[in-house]
Amino acid sequence: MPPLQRGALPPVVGFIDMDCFYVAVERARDPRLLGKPCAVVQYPTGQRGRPDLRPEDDRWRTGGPMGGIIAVSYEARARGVTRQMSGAEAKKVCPEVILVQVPTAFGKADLQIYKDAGDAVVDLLASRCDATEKRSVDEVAIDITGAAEHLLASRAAAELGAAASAATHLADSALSVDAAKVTRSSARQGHDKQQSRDTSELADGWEEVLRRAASDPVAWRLIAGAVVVKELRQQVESTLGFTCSGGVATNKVLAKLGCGLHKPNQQTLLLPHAAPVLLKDLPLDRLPGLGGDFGQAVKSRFGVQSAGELLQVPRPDVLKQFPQRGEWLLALAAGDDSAAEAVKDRQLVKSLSNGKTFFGEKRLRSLEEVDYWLGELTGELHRRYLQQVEKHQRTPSTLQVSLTLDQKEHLTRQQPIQLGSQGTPEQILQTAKACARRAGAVSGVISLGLSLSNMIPLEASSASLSKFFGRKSEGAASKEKGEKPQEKAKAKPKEANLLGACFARAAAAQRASSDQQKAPEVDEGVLAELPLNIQQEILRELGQEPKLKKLRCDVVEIDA
Ligand code: TTP
Repeated sequence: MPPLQRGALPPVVGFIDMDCFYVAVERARDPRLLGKPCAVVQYPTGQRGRPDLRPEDDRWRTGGPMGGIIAVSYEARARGVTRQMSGAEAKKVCPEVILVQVPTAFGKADLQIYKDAGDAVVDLLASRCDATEKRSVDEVAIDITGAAEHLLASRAAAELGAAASAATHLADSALSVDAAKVTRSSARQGHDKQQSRDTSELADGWEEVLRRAASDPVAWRLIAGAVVVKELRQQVESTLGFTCSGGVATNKVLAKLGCGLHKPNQQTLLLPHAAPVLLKDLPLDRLPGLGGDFGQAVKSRFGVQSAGELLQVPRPDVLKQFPQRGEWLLALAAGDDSAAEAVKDRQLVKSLSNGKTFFGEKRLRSLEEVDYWLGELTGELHRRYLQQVEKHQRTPSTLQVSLTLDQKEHLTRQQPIQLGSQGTPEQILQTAKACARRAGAVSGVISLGLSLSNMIPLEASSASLSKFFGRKSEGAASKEKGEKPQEKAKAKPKEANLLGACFARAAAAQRASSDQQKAPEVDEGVLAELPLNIQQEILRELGQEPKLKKLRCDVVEIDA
């Protein structure tokens, strides 16, 4: 095995894509679905007023109104069922298919069970990865450089080579190259070459790869990465019951591409020398960022279809036609690491939002209707807010309502909200209604959104506020009354009406200060850490002009 020189080498990047994910989640809940052709269907629209279908209810559908199919088991795919068919069409091509409807809550599809399952996968992967980046509900890019290096240091090369080759397709095998030739939409629907498990052609390929890797540290690290991905996939299956497909490469674009070549429950290694072979006939729309209008523009401008063809276009022509993105485009088509960003470690969500559209006859015509739907949106948002409190000890401090009217006018109204750790749906709804009223007379609403943002840590928010209002003077006041400061803190209900308490103390401080002709103590450092809306309210309450220039520039509209 060649010596390792960490830092000079590219990272080892994996990509995990769960197999027929919503079906897998339903199967984990109901083993009767295992091994059977089945599919998950959307809920039928126009269900207002109907009772919700909770995850634990019987959600199998045999007839009646049904939404389109959104996830298909591989057994049903083999019998001709595809995504986007209606439930009735699926029954026609495969009468034995079992159709499971997504749960509903508050009058709309409730995807929580799938989101929770996706989060559980990320949590599990995170335990062994340097970084885990959630790319969608069921896709995760992972930086596994550390885990791969650990394996290289702790296991014999022969053992690693055997483990990797037994479980991994090579991206330049004939089967892989064929699987790469299909378009984006065929790749998404699944096709024979993608699903084939024929690894007979791999023996020769692997022998050559292992021989060459003896003098190639990049390849060795990736081979070790393939073993890490294999073990992670096994762990996901044994712990959570879901199978997944995997890819390994030096960047997340190539790792994802590799991952999509062989599914379900398979994995593919894309070594640097394989990239040009694989990309040569790869339809351009399979590359990230080229599936839409920009990709179309590139194809028609140069009359090319594949990444290989694009690389034949003289470089100056590409740069002239696309001065901004030309370099990136060429790097992407060549599979160069510079075209992909590093795997970003998971970030906490910046906001929680929930929305609904009302097209045609369904558009909302009165404030009462808007209020009704705000109520419906509130329930789910409240549940997700409580999750943030429980999982991440964070609470939102701004609520926003957004409305699109049928003249395409878009209105947003924001307002501070203090939910602390025990906010109620009623608090959210009342604040949302107040925002909607500030939007003026609303009719012809075609989309309604509700979001909670400006997340602040629960601990930090209360700590910052108490620091802001002067811990010293509070401690001194307690001492005068003979109380220990800790006892006083214990007696306080946690986070009860944070801002209200804050204002009461501010007012007291202000009264005291006017008695003594002295301004209350303001810790500007602490103030600056608070969300802008809270900073402004605090300063107003203290009778000081908000010092907007000094503050962070979150855009928050303060209710007058
Ligand atoms: P995908 O990863 O696109 O597909 P999949 O996991 O069902 O199947 P595969 O094994 O081929 O990867 O989507 C993940 C989930 O997202 C899918 O199970 C259902 C949901 N989904 C929708 O709700 N609507 C859609 O249009 C798509 C594409 C997916």
